[in-house]
Amino acid sequence: MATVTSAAVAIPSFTGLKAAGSAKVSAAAKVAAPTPRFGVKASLKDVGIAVAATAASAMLASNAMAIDVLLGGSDGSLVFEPNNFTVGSGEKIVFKNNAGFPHNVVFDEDEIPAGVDASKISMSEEDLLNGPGESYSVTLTEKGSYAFYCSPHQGAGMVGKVTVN
Ligand SMILES: [Cu+2]
Repeated sequence: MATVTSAAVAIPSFTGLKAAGSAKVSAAAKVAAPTPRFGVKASLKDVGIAVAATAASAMLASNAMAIDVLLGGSDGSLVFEPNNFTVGSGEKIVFKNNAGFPHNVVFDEDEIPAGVDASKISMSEEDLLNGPGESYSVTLTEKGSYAFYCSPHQGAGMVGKVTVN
């Protein structure tokens, strides 16, 4: 039952984005209809920009130059999935809430390449991803090995390692 509830909550949060997009389009269309031609053009232009922005973020999410890491195993285990992986320098890493949240992503200042500021690539220890599908993205450019953990679940073994090359 808990799993079903979680899935039911996850679906509206994804379609919510799309619904907001279409709502904008139809609202603009209604407003545009009675206005002069010049006004219609301006409104359509705005709508076009909004749609393009939505498409761009959708493309980013599924970009080949990005890796998704799940926060929490689907079986409820407190892990990063995967918990040991390699990315190219500049490749986007998207940590996505899956199960067993709240989670967060904190890089270990003692286990990252020299010169990298852990606070600039980490969430704050107090910041948490509370809802299904919430995500935290980071792009690492300095080559080397980075250790990270989820502060609420570090003691339970929710730790990971990424190699940037
Ligand atoms: Cu966690």
